[in-house]
Amino acid sequence: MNIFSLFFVSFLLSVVNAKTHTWYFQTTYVNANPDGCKEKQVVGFNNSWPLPVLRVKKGDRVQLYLNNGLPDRNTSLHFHGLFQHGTNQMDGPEMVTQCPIAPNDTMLYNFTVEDQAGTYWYHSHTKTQYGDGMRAAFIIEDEKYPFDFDEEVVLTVSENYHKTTFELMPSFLSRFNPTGAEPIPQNVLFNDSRNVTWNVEPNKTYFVRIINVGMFVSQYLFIEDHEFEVVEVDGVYVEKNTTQTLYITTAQRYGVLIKTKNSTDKNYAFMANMDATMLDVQPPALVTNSTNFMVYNKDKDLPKEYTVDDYNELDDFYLTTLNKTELYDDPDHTITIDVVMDNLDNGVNYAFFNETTYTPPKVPTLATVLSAGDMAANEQIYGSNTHTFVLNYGDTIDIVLNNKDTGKHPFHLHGHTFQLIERHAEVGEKEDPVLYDPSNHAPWPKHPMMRDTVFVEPHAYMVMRFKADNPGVWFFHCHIDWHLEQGLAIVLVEAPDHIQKDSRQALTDNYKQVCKNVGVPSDGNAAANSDDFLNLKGENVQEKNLPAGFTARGIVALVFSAIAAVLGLIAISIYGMAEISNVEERVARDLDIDLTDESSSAVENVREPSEGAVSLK
Ligand SMILES: *[C@@H]1O[C@H](CO)[C@@H](O)[C@H](O)[C@H]1NC(C)=O
Ligand SMILES: *[C@@H]1O[C@H](CO)[C@@H](O)[C@H](O)[C@H]1NC(C)=O
Ligand SMILES: *[C@@H]1O[C@H](CO)[C@@H](O)[C@H](O)[C@H]1NC(C)=O
Ligand SMILES: *[C@@H]1O[C@H](CO)[C@@H](O)[C@H](O)[C@H]1NC(C)=O
Ligand SMILES: *[C@@H]1O[C@H](CO)[C@@H](O)[C@H](O)[C@H]1NC(C)=O
Ligand SMILES: *[C@@H]1O[C@H](CO)[C@@H](O)[C@H](O)[C@H]1NC(C)=O
Ligand SMILES: *[C@@H]1O[C@H](CO)[C@@H](O)[C@H](O)[C@H]1NC(C)=O
Ligand SMILES: *[C@@H]1O[C@H](CO)[C@@H](O)[C@H](O)[C@H]1NC(C)=O
Ligand SMILES: *[C@@H]1O[C@H](CO)[C@@H](O)[C@H](O)[C@H]1NC(C)=O
Ligand SMILES: *[C@@H]1O[C@H](CO)[C@@H](O)[C@H](O)[C@H]1NC(C)=O
Ligand SMILES: *[C@@H]1O[C@H](CO)[C@@H](O)[C@H](O)[C@H]1NC(C)=O
Ligand SMILES: *[C@@H]1O[C@H](CO)[C@@H](O)[C@H](O)[C@H]1NC(C)=O
Ligand SMILES: [Cu+2]
Repeated sequence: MNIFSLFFVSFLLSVVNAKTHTWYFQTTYVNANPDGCKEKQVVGFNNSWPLPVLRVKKGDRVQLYLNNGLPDRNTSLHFHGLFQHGTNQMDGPEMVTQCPIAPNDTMLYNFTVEDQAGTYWYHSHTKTQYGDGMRAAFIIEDEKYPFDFDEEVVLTVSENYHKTTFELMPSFLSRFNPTGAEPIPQNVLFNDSRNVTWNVEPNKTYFVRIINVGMFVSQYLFIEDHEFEVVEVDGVYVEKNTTQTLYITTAQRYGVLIKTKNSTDKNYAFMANMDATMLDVQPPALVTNSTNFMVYNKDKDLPKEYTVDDYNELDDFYLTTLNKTELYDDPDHTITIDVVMDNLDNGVNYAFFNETTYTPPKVPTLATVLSAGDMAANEQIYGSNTHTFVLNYGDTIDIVLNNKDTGKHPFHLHGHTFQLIERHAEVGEKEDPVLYDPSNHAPWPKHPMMRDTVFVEPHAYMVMRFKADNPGVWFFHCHIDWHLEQGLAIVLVEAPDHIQKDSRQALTDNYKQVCKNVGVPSDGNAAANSDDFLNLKGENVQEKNLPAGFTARGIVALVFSAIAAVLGLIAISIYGMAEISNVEERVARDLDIDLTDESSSAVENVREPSEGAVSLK
């Protein structure tokens, strides 16, 4: 038998072996007490929580029926990191690729898993619903791994709030929270619990698939006296790199090998510590560090917390893909976008790329592509506030992301992995942000690291490169769900002509029924106009800008001086503190304004609110 027939036989075998997994899940509210301190309502499947780990093999088909059993909420499901090649309508984000699934309705997610293996996850893409527990691991097993191990283990980490995100949201997106301070979590979860025991056997190699399924904070992971050998990152195999500590943002994954010791005389602490620099305040009750137990011997004591002086975490930028994918050619198209957090006319703090805060259209963008005919290549039809870019098939695209904000942001691109080609280290709060200068960059890496979620440092930048070889509508957004709700997203319409021509991309009857049942049209432009695609009358738009001379600082001063009493209550829920006597001063300090100085420019800027501006009732 020659090599070709061998290849053919193995091809046939893999086709024969491909399996169809049919799952039926109903979203339901469940009461759970993940941290052992406070019971709360979470979103489960079939009256149970945590959600199951879903496992498939490369080449398999998934048919997942999602029935929405929540009486008062829409839902949706995204398979994070999956390419959905030819099945863009199964990607999940509501109003980007699909309509929200109304209570009592069912959507079939039907796709195959091609050319991908590794550690992924699935989560609701409806508002901040996944922060309330609707998320879990999605594992694609490989036919053959490029490394050896004895046993595979899944491990998720996340932050934990005692309240649901739906309870927290109104006071977060409020003019009484003018700096956009994110709600402070109470602690972090390790595999959806705390004080977890991981029983191990000596002299073994464990392949641990670590996923941050949280919606806000990054975590540092390390084990007393053990090392992580990183072999997979966001579904991309990498050259082995050994590290003591992993830094994992929300939505990122690391596949690591952990070799156990030969002796069983001792147990070790497995630490998962939140990156507390991401929090606006650290209330006394906050538990940042979580101690879990790598147990070799049940008869021995459990270890105490293990601390380090310096995390010394792995820097993912310098990893190399195992197959040494070369740097893609120079970009055909560059999208430069600057991250800014600022207030609009209603006093609420929003997140912007340049001047636009993402505002969902009235028709899912994919449905617009499929109903627009030749107009689909015209960016205008997608609306003036969805921040949509049309890309040509096969082009090389650079996304240049300048972070003018003082926080870290983990960005995720749906449908792709991208190359990390240039970035800048953190720049201090008091210094000006450093923006990317295309005429003065470091030499490009020859074999850049590739992944689907990467974080950009405060006041710094990141440049990502990818090939527009996957026709579809792909969301690019911050994976801190608070910031996504503040509008930190753009939409890429990749090769709309190819989407239209591919019969697999045609909307299914089920898809259209889901739209109908929730009262959302499945054709037309962003304003749901299907007669004149250039007429956007009635489209959703962001709030108006602050009136001239009425600065964000003015808003803050106004809000803080006029409603100190109300503020006290709000701050309790936002910051999770009982004692917030100094909150006004703290926010003023953050914003560099002097509230006691009557002549300060901030106070001068406070004018009588015009109609439609802030009204203080
Ligand atoms: C979930 O519940 C539905 C009925 O509501 C049932 O048909 C289905 O098999 C259940 N799924 C699993 C995975 O148990
Ligand atoms: C973990 O330990 C803390 C502190 O001892 C305790 O308050 C909490 O209930 C424990 N949680 C679980 C899930 O065991
Ligand atoms: C569900 O989505 C529809 C369409 O966007 C919207 O009108 C409705 O308010 C949503 N329902 C809930 C409970 O959010
Ligand atoms: C839910 O859907 C089923 C089947 O479509 C229908 O019979 C039932 O009346 C619906 N229930 C509610 C509360 O809408
Ligand atoms: C899933 O999609 C495949 C390919 O289009 C199709 O053959 C199959 O019937 C679909 N499954 C269901 C349950 O509709
Ligand atoms: C985490 O939970 C999963 C699912 O229950 C389980 O398979 C796995 O062994 C757990 N991991 C650890 C480290 O305990
Ligand atoms: C460790 O495992 C290797 C093979 O996996 C075996 O040869 C060796 O005896 C083991 N050592 C101990 C101390 O168990
Ligand atoms: C190499 O790995 C990257 C990242 O997983 C992938 O995009 C690419 O297709 C792979 N190339 C080949 C030739 O397998
Ligand atoms: C455990 O024992 C095996 C066999 O004696 C040896 O090859 C290996 O290096 C030892 N591992 C450790 C972590 O000491
Ligand atoms: C949390 O862990 C870090 C790093 O080990 C340590 O410096 C810090 O003191 C710990 N904090 C608490 C409250 O234990
Ligand atoms: C491992 O990662 C470090 C950065 O944390 C990098 O300097 C080093 O080159 C990497 N080694 C390999 C083999 O990838
Ligand atoms: C965003 O703003 C930057 C700086 O002003 C500009 O270079 C860039 O072209 C703008 N991006 C878009 C998409 O308009
Ligand atoms: Cu995602």
